[in-house]
Amino acid sequence: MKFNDILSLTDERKATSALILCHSRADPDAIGSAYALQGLLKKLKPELKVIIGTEKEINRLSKNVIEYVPISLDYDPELDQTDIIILIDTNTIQQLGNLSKKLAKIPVPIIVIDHHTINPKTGKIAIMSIIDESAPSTCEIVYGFYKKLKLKPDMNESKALFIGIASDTRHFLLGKSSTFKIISELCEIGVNPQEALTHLAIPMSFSERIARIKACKRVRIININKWIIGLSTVSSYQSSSARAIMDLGAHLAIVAGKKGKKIEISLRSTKEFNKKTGIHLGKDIAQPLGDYLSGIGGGHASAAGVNGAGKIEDSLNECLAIIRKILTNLT
Ligand SMILES: [Mn+2]
Repeated sequence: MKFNDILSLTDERKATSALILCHSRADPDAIGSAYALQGLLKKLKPELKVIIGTEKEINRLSKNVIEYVPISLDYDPELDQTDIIILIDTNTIQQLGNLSKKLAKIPVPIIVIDHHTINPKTGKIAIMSIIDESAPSTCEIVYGFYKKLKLKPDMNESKALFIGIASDTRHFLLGKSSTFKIISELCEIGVNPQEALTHLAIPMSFSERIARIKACKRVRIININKWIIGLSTVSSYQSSSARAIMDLGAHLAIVAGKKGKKIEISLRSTKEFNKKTGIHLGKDIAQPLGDYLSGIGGGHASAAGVNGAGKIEDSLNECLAIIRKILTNLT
């Protein structure tokens, strides 16, 4: 599928409005790519009303970003008042939070644009999808649409793309040669990299510090074939805590947290772990774990997440069993 197919679809459907939906707690890659896509659609189809929607809150980094780039978001989008819905940077419907239930009920055509592995359940409801798993960020996919059409993003769109790319590549650490080419072109348009990057640095909050320290204090270390696996629990900041456990030296960190009946699990691993074991956290661990918890899981090779319901200890044990099975089959 190509971007032109999206344009043809808007023509076929005689669409007058489109809604770009970001996952809940939208990150800079989600809002940045949504904003640049909104701009592109407006340039090509001035008569099309394009809104960016997300559930309630965006993440803390994104709050910084919207002070730098004037991205306007609808926090209570009306899903049935639009002709087309584009899910951006979102690979599972569950990531939309409360909007996911509403989305399942409405007949509006859904398009997915993403760089995560598409979840089969999401794949089924989308009538069209543009997925590039090799892209380090969704912003790079959207920049590719501009390039194909020989168009240049304006200053604000360029800033939004720059920030989204910087954020998803962990300040370019995960960038590819194509990433740096794009970044150089965005700087030529006028983005000041130093200025832009200041908007991606936020001091860690007190509660996040406490959560990370608690998670590290509670960590259970398992050694399978010399792979150090750290399992822990904390009620919030699971992904940040998983990163903290990795910083301590684990090859793989799994942090689970419970809110009410819901369980959230974050998984992180080193690239070395992915490479040598062939394990893709999103596909090989998060997806089956999501099924086990009657929820959903997915993500990247070295960063994934699961949402479901059940007991924390059971879910961590099941997660460990899945990993153990794969690792022992390898030897
Ligand atoms: Mn992303």
